[in-house]
Amino acid sequence: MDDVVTSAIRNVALVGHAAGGKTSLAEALLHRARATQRLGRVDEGTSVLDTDPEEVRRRQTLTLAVASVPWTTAAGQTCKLNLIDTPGHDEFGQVVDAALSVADLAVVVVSAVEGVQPGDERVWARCRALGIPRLIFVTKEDKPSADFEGVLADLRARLGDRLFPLELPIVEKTGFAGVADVLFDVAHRYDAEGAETTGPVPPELADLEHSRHTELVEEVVSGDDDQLEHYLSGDEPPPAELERTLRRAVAESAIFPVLVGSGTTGAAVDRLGDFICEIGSSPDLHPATVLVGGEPTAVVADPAGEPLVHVFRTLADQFVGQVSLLKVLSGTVREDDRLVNTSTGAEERLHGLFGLLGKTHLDVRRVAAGDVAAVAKLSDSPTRTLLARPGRPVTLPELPVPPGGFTLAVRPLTQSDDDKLTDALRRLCAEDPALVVVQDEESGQTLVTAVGDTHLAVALERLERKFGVRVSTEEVRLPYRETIAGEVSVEGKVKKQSGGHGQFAVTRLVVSPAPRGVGLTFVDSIVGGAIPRHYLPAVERGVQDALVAGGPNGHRITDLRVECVDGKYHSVDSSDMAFRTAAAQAVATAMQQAGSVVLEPVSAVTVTVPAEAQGDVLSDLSARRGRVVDTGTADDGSGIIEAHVPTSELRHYTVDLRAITGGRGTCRAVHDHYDPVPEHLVAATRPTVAAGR
Ligand SMILES: Nc1nc2c(ncn2[C@@H]2O[C@H](COP(=O)(O)OP(=O)(O)O)[C@@H](O)[C@H]2O)c(=O)[nH]1
Ligand SMILES: [Mg+2]
Repeated sequence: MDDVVTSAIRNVALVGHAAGGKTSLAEALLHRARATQRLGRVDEGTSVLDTDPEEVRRRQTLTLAVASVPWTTAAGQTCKLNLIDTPGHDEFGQVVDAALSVADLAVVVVSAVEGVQPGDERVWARCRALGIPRLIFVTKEDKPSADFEGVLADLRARLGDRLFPLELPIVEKTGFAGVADVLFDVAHRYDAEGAETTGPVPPELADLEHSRHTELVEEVVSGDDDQLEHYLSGDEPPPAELERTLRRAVAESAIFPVLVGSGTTGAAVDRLGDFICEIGSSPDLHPATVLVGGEPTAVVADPAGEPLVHVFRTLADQFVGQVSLLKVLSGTVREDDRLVNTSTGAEERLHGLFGLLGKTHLDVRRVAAGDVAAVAKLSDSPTRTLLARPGRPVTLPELPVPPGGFTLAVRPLTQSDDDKLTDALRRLCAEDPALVVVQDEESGQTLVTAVGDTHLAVALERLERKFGVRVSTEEVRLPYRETIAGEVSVEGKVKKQSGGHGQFAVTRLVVSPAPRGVGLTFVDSIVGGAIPRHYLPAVERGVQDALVAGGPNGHRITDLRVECVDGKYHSVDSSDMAFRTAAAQAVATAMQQAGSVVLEPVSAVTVTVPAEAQGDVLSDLSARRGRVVDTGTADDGSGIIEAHVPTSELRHYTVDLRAITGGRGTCRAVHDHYDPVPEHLVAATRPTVAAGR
């Protein structure tokens, strides 16, 4: 497949709700194209796309897989299919975005049994936002409970009315027998071995097929003045001509064709491959957008143009090291070419270009504009890097960060795990930009934030499998604070005057609560030189020491007004150190005497939910001690709730919100302020308890 014409390339992302049938469908296409000898089955762990142990164990796609195969249609047209299989689980949206960033066509895979699911609507919205042409494949039609007409009505209701079926399923007593082609008015039947025969449309389907045919043809010809004129004069253009117009309409996202079949029996999958070639958008019809000097600029997929390469995902391979998946946006690249990272200027050599069929490497020596391939061992080109000749100031548009977040602290199990942890986490993040690792200075914890609990669990499994680092997890220790309950006047005294040079300092401090968020207000009210001026900075330092050392509940102290009103000194034995110590003691005494109030961090939370789930979300927020600040409605009709919620109550919120809203809710939380902790919850905030959890 070395000499591929750009217009014959089909970069196809398979997207849709989890378990809709994407991977099975991709396996069926590969098998049909004879790229695999046996049909890979997800349920048996024999898929060539779901190969990571984390995927096989869960029977679920968790990462992006590329499979390139030549495809020849029934009419003899040959294309190169670059199939990109994606996860459906909503925590892996960034992986879907990576696939869509190089796709010229998305096949939205919807189950004929489960119907339109939240994940289908989510990918539809992403495709629309990114301007990706789409086909819909309704799969699992072999199941007795399949309901193509019901799903089609639902698809049109939820995804828009520009959806037109190109096929109708033929369902007989024995089950799903094949499809009627709406454009060509013929039936294709499949036997148990998947062999196809062509014949007339069965009479019971004829009326429906006929009305769908008229509907489709009218829609297609309305996109072409010439064809429309012929049609209006009673003369329907031949199907092959209609197909050409349809291809343009698909590329312009004016029409979204709907196909039907089964990934596990393979029925009508041959036609999906043919349609992808015949009416699917290709790189020459779907220019990439990059930023030149901040301005969005289209890149034409010209094999003779200046080389521009988009690294759209990196994978850590245990054996090869880092593998970078790339799409050539323009020009033609060859093995050993040298290009530079357009953001950092670092030079990269493209040693060993190869194609992919899942984990299998395919030989390629050059990759032309529009095509997708892989390269090993780039040194400095993380996901979403552009490579070009030196001196081209091009970048990629920023993608939105995934909303929400799920954080746990990780603790290495052994010393050897500890030694490798930092480097392994860095490499894991390079592979998966949706992971964020921070070292929390206050608690000393290593915090890993993922999109949700599954994403985090999978990340930690990969950490062990790929980098040999084992960790245990614990809850994040929150930065509780405490402040003084009332005003008190206290004395701090250091007196050590036996033998040698002594230590002497006395400070009298009036300590009282300061307004929330102030931290420390230190007031010097010394008159008449009771403490010489140059010791006052030491007094203030001592107060700060006491704040960091913490109050009776073990948390840092904040929001204090400390007024230094009086004191004593000794001309020989006083020192900065003595005053610092005396002041710190005074604050500790004040906290004991006046009592301490524990403060908890409170987050400002913005939750976006479908209108019908709003009531459930509100009552859940109030059970979390949340206080609603505002509610509103988004452009698409979903509800927006703004609330203040104690951060401790939000630990697993993204996961719970998903459950409450069937995956349709999203939330963002940022630290907002501190509030007193209710008395009965104070004990639970103390560090010994928190650390032991
Ligand atoms: N009967 C039937 N089952 C299917 C079909 N496609 C997928 N499945 C089953 O649906 C489940 C999820 O399939 P999978 O391909 O992993 O879905 P994905 O998450 O979208 O990749 C598996 O148990 C498959 O065997 C189909 O066309 N017919
Ligand atoms: Mg899958």
